[in-house]
Amino acid sequence: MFKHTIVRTPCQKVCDGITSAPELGQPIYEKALKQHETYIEALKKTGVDVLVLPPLEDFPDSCFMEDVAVVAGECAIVTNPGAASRNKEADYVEEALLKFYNKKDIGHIVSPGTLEGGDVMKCGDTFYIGLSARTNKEGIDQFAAFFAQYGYKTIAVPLEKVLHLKTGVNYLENNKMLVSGEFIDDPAFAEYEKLIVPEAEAYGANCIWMNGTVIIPMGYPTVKAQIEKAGYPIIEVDTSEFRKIDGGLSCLSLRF
Ligand code: CIR
Repeated sequence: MFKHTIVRTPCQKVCDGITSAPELGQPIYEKALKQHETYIEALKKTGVDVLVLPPLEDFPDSCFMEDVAVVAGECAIVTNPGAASRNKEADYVEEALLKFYNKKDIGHIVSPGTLEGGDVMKCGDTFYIGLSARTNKEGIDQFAAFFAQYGYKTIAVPLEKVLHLKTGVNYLENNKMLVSGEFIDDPAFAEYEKLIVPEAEAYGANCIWMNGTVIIPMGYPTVKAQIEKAGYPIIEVDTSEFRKIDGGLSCLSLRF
């Protein structure tokens, strides 16, 4: 069960976040702030506390907290984001982590290793990590060595078409996994019961399991129906402004 979450308020420059879909237009700052507040309320409804960090005006993508650290119950790691404009965001997360972890239990990914938390999916004591444009083999090796000390196993999953691993696949606990696109037939996930996300709703693959409830993005009816059918209570949150810069529900928080 999760007890804590950490989020970072979007900065005014959120409209300049990196995007692969400029045709969606730029996020509207005020709307992004409102959606972020609704997201925080949704997290709270699942029984967790929410530590809200202040905006980082020099980093348009800094509300995507998930990418700068990976957190587990007893330890955490500060990442080394592969996106140049985001790399220094990681310098601002450790202070918050120290409220929850001993310094000795906080690791660091260092160059030439790169890793972004959006590539990391935790399934029990196994971490699946996307080998992506943002996360390299050296980063994954450093991650695996750190988490092995705490009994975790790491499995690399090469990906080609999406930004991060969790852009396309997310674990809903109870052996159930929401999968889309290139991950549907990936042998790495053969042992899981899959809820298949149709291509037209691919963005909807990024849902988060929170203490039995699944928080889902608004506007993806097939995804919603499948998760309901699987027996989970649902909270829907509008993430339209974050979608414009390739961000989803998981990207907006650290959960532990
Ligand atoms: C980026 O390209 O880094 C941001 N615009 C989106 C980050 C999304 N984060 C995530 O999937 N964990």
